Amino acid sequence: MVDTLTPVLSAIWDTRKSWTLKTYEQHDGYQALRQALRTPRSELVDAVKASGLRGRGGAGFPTGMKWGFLPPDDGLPRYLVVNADESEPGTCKDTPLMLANPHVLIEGVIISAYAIGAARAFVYLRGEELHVYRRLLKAVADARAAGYIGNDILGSGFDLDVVVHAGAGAYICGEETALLDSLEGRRGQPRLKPPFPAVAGLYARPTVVNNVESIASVPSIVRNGAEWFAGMGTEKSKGYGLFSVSGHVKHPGQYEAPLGITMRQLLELAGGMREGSTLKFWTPGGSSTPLFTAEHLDVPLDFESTAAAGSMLGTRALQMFDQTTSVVRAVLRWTEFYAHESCGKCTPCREGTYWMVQILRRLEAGKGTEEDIDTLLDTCDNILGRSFCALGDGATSPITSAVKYFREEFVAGTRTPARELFPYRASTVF
Ligand code: L3W
Ligand code: SF4
Repeated sequence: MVDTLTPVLSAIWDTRKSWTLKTYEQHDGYQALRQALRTPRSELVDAVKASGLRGRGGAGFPTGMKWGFLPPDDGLPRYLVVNADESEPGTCKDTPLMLANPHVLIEGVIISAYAIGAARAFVYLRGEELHVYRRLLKAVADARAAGYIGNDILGSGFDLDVVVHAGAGAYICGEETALLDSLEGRRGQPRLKPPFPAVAGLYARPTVVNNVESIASVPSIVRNGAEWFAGMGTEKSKGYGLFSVSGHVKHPGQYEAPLGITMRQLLELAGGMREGSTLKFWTPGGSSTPLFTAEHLDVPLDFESTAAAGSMLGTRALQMFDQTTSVVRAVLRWTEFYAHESCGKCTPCREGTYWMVQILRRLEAGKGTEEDIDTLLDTCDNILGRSFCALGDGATSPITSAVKYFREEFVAGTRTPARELFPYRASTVF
């Protein structure tokens, strides 16, 4: 058994009533905040920079550098926005984190807002997650009653209000500028960048937008030091992260480990594939990242190694599929998702995802043609790099990688329905 787990964010998840303020405080909760409020703001930004923390929402942009992009304080409002709109297929780390320990996020929000000089912070939550919404509202109310949120926090002179906002359940609102539009009360559609939110974000004011896990990692950096964080992981992908293992494995779940752990190690921790299952393909970071196969089990799961192997670390949503899965059917399901969630702003994605669904449906039904496979790849080619935001690019990743590794299954889709080649069974994921 590999011994590589580093429970930090998940340290108290198995404790009774782990989500309460009392439990969090019993486990040194809000001690990092006390420490941070005695520290000059610039030192906190420097510590996050020195830790090497990179955005945990998928893109891996250095968090401290993003904070450093904010223009000098002009006395006017600036904001912290937490992107809690987790909707990427397979991605399921922020939701359990917020359910099991909302206070580690709230402590991170308060410290981060203090560090960047924001007097108002927003947590933008995926609309369908009423249970998470209620938990966050209660946690914010408890933190406010305890004096961690409000005016003159712990006698420091720092004032902060935290607003939890539930969106309307659109995947595109996970794109940071669409999220800001939605938060402002408009239909969520991506904005042209630059200007980046750090310069002109919410209400055109400087805004830092960070993922839940990124912000929740800040208290541990304050408490243990930047060197401690930077001591984990790899040279350029430092620290730890939540790896969400799902699919045809014995023990799906959240495995918190240093970046750079391999899928082979995680699979061992997850008890291996299920009885009778052989790994066919997997996603390293949700459905927007190109597929991997068994040959990639030893690729270190860090930003650089996954990119060098032809994919992305993304959100560390490790979906494992066995030999009973039709890759054509799996890719069709994901493409239907992207077509449904395309915001319609730009033509390549709006039209392209629609046509890709039509072609994939034919191939899944065994009624496709060889020409369909070429048209599918050509459509991907016309979306990739020509879309307004990452949703369009992401929609092409599962298709191009699936054709690369399993072209024969797409060719079979010109003759035989997927349901005959891969009959549904009780444990079929797709
Ligand atoms: C100031 C500059 N700021 C970049 C900031 C930028 C943003 C961050 C990353 O996509 C990925 C996507 C999904 N001055 C800056 C700057 N920034 N240059 O850095 O920006 P970017 O454009 O590289 O990425 P992004 O648009 O944030 C995120 C992938 O993650 N993904 C995750 C999807 C999950 C969801 C969800 O569940 N809601 O969306 C999975 O792999 O495909 O590639 O803050 O402002 N010069
Ligand atoms: Fe909207 Fe898709 Fe274009 Fe993004 S790529 S702006 S989601 S249509």
